[in-house]
Amino acid sequence: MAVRSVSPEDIYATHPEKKVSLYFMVLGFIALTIGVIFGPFQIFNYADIDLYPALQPLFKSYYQGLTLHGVLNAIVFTQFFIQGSLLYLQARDSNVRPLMPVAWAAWWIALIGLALAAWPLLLNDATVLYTFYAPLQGHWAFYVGAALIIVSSLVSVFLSVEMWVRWKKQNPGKPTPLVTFMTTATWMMWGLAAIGLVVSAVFFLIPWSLGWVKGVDPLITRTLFWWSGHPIVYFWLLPAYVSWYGLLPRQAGGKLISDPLARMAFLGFLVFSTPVGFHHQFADPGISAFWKGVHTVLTMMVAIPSLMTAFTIAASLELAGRANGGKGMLGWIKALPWNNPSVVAQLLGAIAFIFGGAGGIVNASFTLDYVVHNTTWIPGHFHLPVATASTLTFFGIAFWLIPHITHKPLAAPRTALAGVWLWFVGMMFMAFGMHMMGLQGVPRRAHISAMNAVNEGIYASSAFYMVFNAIAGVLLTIAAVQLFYVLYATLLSRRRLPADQVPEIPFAEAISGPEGKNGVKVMDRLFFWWGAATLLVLIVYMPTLVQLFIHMVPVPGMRLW
Ligand code: HAS
Ligand code: HEM
Ligand code: CU
Repeated sequence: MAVRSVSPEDIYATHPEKKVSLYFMVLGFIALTIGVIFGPFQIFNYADIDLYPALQPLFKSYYQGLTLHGVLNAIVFTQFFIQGSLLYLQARDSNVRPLMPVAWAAWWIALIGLALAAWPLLLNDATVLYTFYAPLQGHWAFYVGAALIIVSSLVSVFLSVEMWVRWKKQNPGKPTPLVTFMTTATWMMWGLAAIGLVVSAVFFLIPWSLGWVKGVDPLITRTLFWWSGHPIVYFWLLPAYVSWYGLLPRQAGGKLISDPLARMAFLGFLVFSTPVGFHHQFADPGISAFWKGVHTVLTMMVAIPSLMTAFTIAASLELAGRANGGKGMLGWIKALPWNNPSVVAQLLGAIAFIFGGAGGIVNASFTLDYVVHNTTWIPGHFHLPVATASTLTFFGIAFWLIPHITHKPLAAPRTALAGVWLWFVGMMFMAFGMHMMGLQGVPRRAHISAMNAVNEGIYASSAFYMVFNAIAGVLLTIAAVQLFYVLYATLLSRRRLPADQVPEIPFAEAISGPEGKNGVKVMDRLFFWWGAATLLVLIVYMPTLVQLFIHMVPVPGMRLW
């Protein structure tokens, strides 16, 4: 008997959270599509090729493009994709339905926030870069829009924690299922981390941009920004880890080595992600060397759960490769499913992160950071974790999750495969070029190609590395076209898979499970660990913040563009 495909109306019927998750992810990908357009222009800039005249009069400057790139990619795409995917994974893993009206409210708040923020960005009225450091002063709608986007993320914190609490009540004494544990810990971490941005927006930037107060203190707003701005990078990373621990081992043909180790890594992130922000402010005055040193040590602590992850995931992948018939020391790598774009996207993302992590540890050393701070080394560093590890993993998730939700087959899987490879290779070229130029002292956030740098003898020592950036620009442009083609062709397709061919959620089993382990019971007390994290953050931030508030130096806003 032929299996029929399910009619469009019935697809969401059993699990209404499918629709809101899809809407979040699609909104995120639309933001990414616009944000990524500027990427090649920026990397060609660092190859001393100025393509910006072609963008005028639509976009006014390098900095308007860079602001759109940072905000839409790093703040909007990541958050919206995470809100959608984590909500769905937690709901299905724990079999608890989210509070649907609240979930839709989160989506609408996000949409309104995005519209409000995008308007001044597109009109060149908020060219303040994604860090919006005062005294650069943008249009109020940008700050209000950004604040609404954060409010939406806090609604997602509530949704996740509420679902987890409900699960706990229904299952007394049982350990939280792993994916639910990881998503709840991620959202709790963000709930604490987001406070810095909320305080900065509500008490300083919004009243100031509306003209209600004359000035703000740049150092206070920077410090509050990095209270959230460091942990935000783990908020981008942990959903990728949810997939690497919770799904990838099964997708690769094996099992997760250890469930309790995964929980331990996430607890490490819950506790240590936030109290480290000063590692972005080593060069700032007004913060004592003692507290900068404390944040350095804590930054090294927060690298540990990533190192644990590297070994646990590598071991799980080795097991999968051997289960697939791989032999010998490295034969298991060849035996991984290299024909599956969802798996390959995640594997390549993880490989890129080995280099991204190593660079991060260089940045984290108080002394070494002075060599690389504010140079192109920094964008060289973070395109490995956020633009490769997280972004490729999110594409990898979308490659099965969108067909799973919509019942539409993944369009052009071979193009998807080519796209993820080209993206990875392009990003490696870019990372090399940018890291090396940084060591030559080339500044980040600088429209160097407008001054014909190399011919004028400026940054001439970087001419060789610029070639890598030019190659990266070409590869990444092709990769982006391929990946977005696959995505939109899938979403817009009219084909529906027969019900028995719709991909299932590949939740992985663990070899060493959580049952009967006392440590797991202790780790399951997430509210306790949340409290511990809050206490640690107060200890490492309050002495400095109190000083800064006592000696506040408000300055008026400036528009430099
Ligand atoms: Fe960073 C600056 C330190 C991780 C993002 N970082 C940035 C900025 C961004 C960013 C956006 O201490 C710039 C902000 C701005 O605009 O100014 N970073 C670190 C450290 C880590 C780190 C210590 N960063 C990230 C992640 C990000 C991210 C993750 C985004 C998602 N970063 C810094 C510092 C600065 C900084 C300073 C400020 C610099 C300055 O001067 O401005 C660590 O968390 C890294 C730990 C990671 C590892 C790697 C583990 C590897 C894994 C993969 C294993 C692979 C497998 C594959 C299993 C130790 C888990 C096997 C495959 C087979 C086929 C077998
Ligand atoms: C900045 C290129 C994709 C996040 C930059 C810079 C370059 C670049 C060269 C440095 C500009 C400067 O310092 O003047 C690219 C290319 C991409 C790409 C070629 C792919 C085609 C992404 C993605 C994300 C991302 C996917 C995040 C999800 C950022 C952020 C900045 C940045 C946050 C910093 C903006 C700032 O300094 O204000 N990008 N990028 N990029 N990129 Fe990308
Ligand atoms: Cu950081």
